Amino acid sequence: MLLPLTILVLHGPNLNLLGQREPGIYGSLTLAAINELLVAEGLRLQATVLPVQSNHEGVLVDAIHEALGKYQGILINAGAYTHTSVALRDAIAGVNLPTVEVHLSNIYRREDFRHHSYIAPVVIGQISGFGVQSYLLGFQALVHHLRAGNGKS
Ligand code: CA2
Repeated sequence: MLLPLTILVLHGPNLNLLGQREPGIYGSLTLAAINELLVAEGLRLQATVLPVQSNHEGVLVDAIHEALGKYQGILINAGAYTHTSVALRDAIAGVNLPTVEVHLSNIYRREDFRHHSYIAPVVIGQISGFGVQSYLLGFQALVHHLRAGNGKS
């Protein structure tokens, strides 16, 4: 029998606008459609997916804290907070849950200020530049990591 897993999927600021603006950079799928794909992939992999989106840094920090004891891992697209938030980095390091960072766009091909991620040093790994596939690949990698016996990051 497979280890039952529950994964918190965190979407940061402005990602609620997906599918409505800037399809050239972020694709034409809505956030709801991305969540549906993740839930479907979760069914395939026997892992429950709980998606949360917030435009507020503190709400994201609280969600990370509340993940302890409820979720085995976190998949996060921190949006612009990737490049600014020591608070998110400290929260991820603080709960010590295996976390994978994803980005729709390739942040290293964009403006210089997007090249640095505050959270990259405290996550298992990062997938950037594959659109919605970044989420799916990141999710698969996280499930694989957890099933391989890596309960801590
Ligand atoms: O590529 C990504 O996934 C990002 O995390 C997206 C963030 C950006 O600040 C990061 O550098 C890279 C921005 C998300 C904003 O999403 C929008 C979607 C539609 C319209 C406007 C913004």
